[in-house]
Amino acid sequence: MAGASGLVIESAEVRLVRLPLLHPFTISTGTMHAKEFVLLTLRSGKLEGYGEGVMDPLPDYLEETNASGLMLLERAILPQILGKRFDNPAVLEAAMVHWRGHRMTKAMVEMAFQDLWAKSLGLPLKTVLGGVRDAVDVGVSLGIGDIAETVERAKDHARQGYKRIKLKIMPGHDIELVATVRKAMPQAHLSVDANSAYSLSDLALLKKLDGFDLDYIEQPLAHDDIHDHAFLQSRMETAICLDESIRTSADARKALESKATRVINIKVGRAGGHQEARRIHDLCAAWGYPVWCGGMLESGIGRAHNIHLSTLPNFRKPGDTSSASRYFRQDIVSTALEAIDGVMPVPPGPGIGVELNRPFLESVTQSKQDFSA
Ligand code: OSB
Ligand code: MG
Repeated sequence: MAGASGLVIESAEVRLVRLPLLHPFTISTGTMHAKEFVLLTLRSGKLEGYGEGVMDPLPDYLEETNASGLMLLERAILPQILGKRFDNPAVLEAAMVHWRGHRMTKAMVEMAFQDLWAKSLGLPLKTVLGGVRDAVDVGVSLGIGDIAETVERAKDHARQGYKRIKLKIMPGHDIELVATVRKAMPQAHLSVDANSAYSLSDLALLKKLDGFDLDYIEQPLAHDDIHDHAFLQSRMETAICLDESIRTSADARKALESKATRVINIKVGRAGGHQEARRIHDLCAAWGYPVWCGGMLESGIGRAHNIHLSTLPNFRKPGDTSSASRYFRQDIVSTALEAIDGVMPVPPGPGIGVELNRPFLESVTQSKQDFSA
């Protein structure tokens, strides 16, 4: 059902999956022990496309949740798209514009369609998106924990070749941590991420971070703020990198025009899909600022999408898509996505280039629903 006249989305499978994490992951908003996510399969003829939701069980990173995503899929998006022909990903994106917010849910649908679309063309997703690389540089994001242990983990990952070490910070777990890691690793490419844990009343503390030659400070202030970040950037030497605050290319334009950011973390889910991610990427390129691809502890499906997206030319800083074996004992895809010397190869073949390990996926599926036109 593919070809020049587009693709008919014939059926869909929606799973809620729970993958235990090898190590708990703590950020300023809380601790994760497992990765619980919605996995969407869209089918057309013999082809399947896969998308992964980056919503969490509870709204602690952004507002969406797995429950709100499932609700929108079942009540609105699937009834609207099943049995319909879509000429290209832009038409699918336009069909979902009507629904406010829920970008992670829309992204999951768009990702699955992009995979299907690329497979129908016999091309890797990266080619369809306009990527220019066969492998991408990656770093790691280290959760909050004991300082001495974090130093050891940081050194270990640098030895493995990871190109940047990002330290999660929060009030009470910031200056001493960064000073200790910097002292132990004078040459390392370091950054910090606060996940919105500070406010402008912490200006004096935040200014101390200028002393550690950080590549950037990620999302120090409120998750929905641009204005205060602009004030903070005007008082700081170190570049501010926005994550949570940049949901659309319009947000990116406002942040760039107000000088609130000099680098943007792009996540496909947060932006509502590859097409909006690409618009943010292009806007930053026009401003001369780099972007990098963030992560949400994704399974191999989201991870593969991130890698393909990261091949676009303005992804000029290492992303967060590190080896899956850092997170999970086993992944739901059959080909392990592993970095070598801090470089993640793009999975080869049409679409996202990874296949599901079905028996294992069954064993970690909490619930499953099938939909057809
Ligand atoms: O802010 O980038 C973030 C994980 C969960 C929620 C938010 C963030 C993160 C990470 C992890 O930093 C990145 C990864 O290893 O996938
Ligand atoms: Mg972040």
